[in-house]
Amino acid sequence: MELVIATRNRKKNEEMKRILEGLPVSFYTLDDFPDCPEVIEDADTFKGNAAKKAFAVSGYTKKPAISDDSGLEVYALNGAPGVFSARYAGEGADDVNNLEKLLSEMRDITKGKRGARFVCCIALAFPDGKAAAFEGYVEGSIGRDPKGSNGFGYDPVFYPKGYNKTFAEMTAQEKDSLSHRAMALKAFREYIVRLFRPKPSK
Ligand code: ITT
Repeated sequence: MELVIATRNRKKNEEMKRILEGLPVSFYTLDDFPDCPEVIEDADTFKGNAAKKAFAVSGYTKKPAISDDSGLEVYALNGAPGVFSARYAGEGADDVNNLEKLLSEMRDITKGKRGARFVCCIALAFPDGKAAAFEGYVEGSIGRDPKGSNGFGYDPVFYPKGYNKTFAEMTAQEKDSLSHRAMALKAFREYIVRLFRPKPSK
């Protein structure tokens, strides 16, 4: 099976390929389709945005496409940054700008009230219009200062529940054993394996 990974986020793309290793799939990225149009992410749910990206890329490339829409939900901020995670500090903001904005918004929030979760929705779309979606979550809390240099995005401030180090202080393998993306991709992997399993003959 051929599959286009429909993301322009290099770090996400690396994680997705790493977690999906071993599947009977040949991967393409958007670098293989440089003229593929940009998708406006204007849905108000992760699932809505993920589906929009997967359908747009599958429609353009005429191949099955997998997309990831993900983000951080902070309970004390009523779920923000949520679907706006990538542009929390404004259009064109980078990871550092977004992290600084988050820490500044959370300045007065005390230790026990800094709970948050990462959410990931993986959408799969086929050129014939068939589709599926898979979700993953990881609970944790937000620190006061960035720690660690691995990963991307909000990783330097996210402490997964039960750990006293951030995602950015973990190895790729440790993050992959816990992350929202790994959980959603595990469900995706099971779906693909079922799809390829030989049907029992009657
Ligand atoms: P594509 O839409 O091209 O896939 P994007 O970076 O714009 O790339 P999203 O709209 O899904 O992706 O935004 C996801 C943002 O959520 C991402 O930029 C990070 O800020 C944050 N995020 C998601 N997963 C994360 C993770 O595993 N670690 C840290 N931050 C994460």
